[in-house]
Amino acid sequence: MSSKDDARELTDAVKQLARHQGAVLVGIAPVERFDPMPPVHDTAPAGMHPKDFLPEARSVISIAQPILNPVVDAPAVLATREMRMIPDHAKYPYLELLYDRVGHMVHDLMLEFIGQVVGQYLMSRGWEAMIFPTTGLHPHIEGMTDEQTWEGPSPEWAEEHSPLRYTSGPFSHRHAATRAGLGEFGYNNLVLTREFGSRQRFNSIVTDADLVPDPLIAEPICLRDKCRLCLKACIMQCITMRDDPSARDYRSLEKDDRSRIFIDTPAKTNTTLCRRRRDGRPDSPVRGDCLRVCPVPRRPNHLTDRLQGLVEAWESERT
Ligand code: B12
Ligand code: SF4
Ligand code: SF4
Repeated sequence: MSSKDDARELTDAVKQLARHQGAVLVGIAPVERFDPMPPVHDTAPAGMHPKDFLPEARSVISIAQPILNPVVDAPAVLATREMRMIPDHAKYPYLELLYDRVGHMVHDLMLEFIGQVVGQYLMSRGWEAMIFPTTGLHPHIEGMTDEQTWEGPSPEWAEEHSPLRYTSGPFSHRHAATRAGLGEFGYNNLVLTREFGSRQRFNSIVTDADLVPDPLIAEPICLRDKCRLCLKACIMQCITMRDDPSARDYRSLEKDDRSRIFIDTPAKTNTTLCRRRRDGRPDSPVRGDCLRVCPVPRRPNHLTDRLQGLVEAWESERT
């Protein structure tokens, strides 16, 4: 068998195993796609390139599981309704926890398990693999409060050192997903796939095996300026486009080319505002309205009155 056939056979076996373990989307990115790419040439921060974890890295496997639609939609709607068994003052933390548990933790654990199983398999075939947590890391740093690790000692410090403070994920699963051909970034700064829109979580496996790459997305998925519902849905206004000069940060760009496929993000999120949404508005919705309102791949039909109003206004503008 030629090495091309070997690569095909190994790729098929890895994909089949990942799917069998519960991954629904699986894509392969060759490591070269982590070099800066036109038109915006974003670079992986030092310490976050696949080769920082495995110097001989050749491929990155991106895996995803959908968040089930009622898990995304129902907690937000219930927060605005009477719940006979849950006292009003407990409703928000209760429903955030419901979403967190079945829209976050289940995926986080399962995707990490799938990473370990695929990693073991690659190892048994003579290859190395690095796996990652699905979510961020929250280290306990001596002399710092939990709040300080989330937000940094001050906004000036955050600007100079790390916009993600001390809680950044070790590796960006969104960048891996676009490079593995699973989707593109949307205006909501999340990765949209054709299958589930923004409604999925990702993880990644870095390996030194040469796997057969999947093609990049060729047609836009995000509806772009024809939509902008995610930007309107965020009560904290924490998402801005990168060419918006009123919100400069490490992802700013002077000119944002919105005709391209978004392999790199067109948007930026003010992470402090996102985290503080409950402080800013005691009636703030269960997190994720930027994901919940998105009409890709289909119009959401179980929304809070506020989001429903935004979607209906958008639909009437289009007709
Ligand atoms: C921390 C975090 C947050 C925090 C940030 C807190 C803080 N202190 O800053 C907050 C609370 C804001 C947050 C909110 C949300 N999050 Co979040 N979050 C993460 C997490 C765990 C880490 C992000 C991170 O630190 N990445 C590392 C940094 C460095 O990467 P980055 O910000 O993407 O990268 C920027 C640069 O550093 C650089 N870069 C970094 N790596 C690379 C690599 C290459 C090749 C290039 C070119 C550039 C580059 O470019 C980026 C900007 O262009 C990721 C999981 C992960 N590990 O990817 C999930 C993740 C991004 N979140 C996710 C989700 C779903 C959400 C929410 C919807 C809430 C929810 N769970 O329902 C909201 C959405 C907010 C929004 N619209 O932006 C999903 C997104 C899934 C999707 N469909 O895209 C992720 C990917 C989790 C997952 N495993 O699926 N999140
Ligand atoms: S999770 Fe909520 S507060 Fe954060 S960016 Fe999305 S809509 Fe805004
Ligand atoms: S809500 Fe609209 S603009 Fe925002 S990500 Fe979805 S399709 Fe794109």
